[in-house]
Amino acid sequence: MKIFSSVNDVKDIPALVGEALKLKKDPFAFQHLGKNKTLCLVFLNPSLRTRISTQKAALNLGMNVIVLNIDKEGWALELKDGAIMNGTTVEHIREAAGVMGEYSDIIGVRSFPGLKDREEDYSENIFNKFVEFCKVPVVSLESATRHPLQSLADLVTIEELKTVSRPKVVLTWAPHIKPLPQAVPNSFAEWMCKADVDFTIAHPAGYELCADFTNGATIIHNQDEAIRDADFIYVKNWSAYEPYGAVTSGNEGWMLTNEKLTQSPNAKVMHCLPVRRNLELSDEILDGPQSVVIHEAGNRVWAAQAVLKQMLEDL
Ligand code: SN0
Repeated sequence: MKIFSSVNDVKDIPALVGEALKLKKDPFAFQHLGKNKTLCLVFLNPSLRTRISTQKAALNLGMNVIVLNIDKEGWALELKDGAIMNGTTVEHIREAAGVMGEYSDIIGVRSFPGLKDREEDYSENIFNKFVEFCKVPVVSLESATRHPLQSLADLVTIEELKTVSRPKVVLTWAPHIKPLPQAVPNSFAEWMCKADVDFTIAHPAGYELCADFTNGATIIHNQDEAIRDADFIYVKNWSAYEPYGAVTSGNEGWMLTNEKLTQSPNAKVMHCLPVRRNLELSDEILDGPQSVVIHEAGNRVWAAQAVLKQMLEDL
């Protein structure tokens, strides 16, 4: 594997999930693969789980890891080709990515969308420029439109905790106070549509995701109906795709509560984190027996390790 930016980069999804679960049982079996190999993790935005779990995954494989918070510690990056750099930007992404490629065997990149210009965000300009100029394999640590390491960990979690062969999985929109990317729900939908699950998306009218990611999903606007008898309920806020980045008020009632969960007593509640308590999800759910959010975050290590292992094998 040379690029990991979406589910489409994976040849055999069940095999990758199986690999992650095998690595969970025996984390240090492939230390030789990463010996003298360097992973550079580049962050243009904040991170907790992605940073630490990917770093841990690389260490488990015997790699060296360098982390650069380029937004805070690097030179201000210019992204536009042909720019006359007489303003605040100091270094062009062409040189920055090219130089990092000289120091690394694999690069990981996190860059959120601006949520202003849909065409620009959905072109994945920043991620693609890293790929083009660094000339080494690149793994997405969440790009403008997708978060594939999160989605792989989510599928690993579902595979591990399911009690029926084809579980009912529901992605439900949750309230928030600011516009958030569509990357996590896009990516989760894209993976679920290819997995052996019965997949439903519930959101208020106006929060339709880009149809490219939801092909095969049942999409409804009634949350109660959607979550009935669910095996997994994945809670996530996102801003509108059309008009792009918009947030409308009046949907506070979409916060999942224990009362709503009485319709799905066997459901495990998932969230990629960070979660805003009592806005997106109630304390009672997060601290209750149906939440699997910490377990899910733990699985980020095995997802990242399965991907890095394949990349190391293909170097
Ligand atoms: C990011 C998102 O894509 O939704 C990262 C999730 C892994 N989440 C946020 O930016 C949350 C910010 C906030 O203020 O709650």
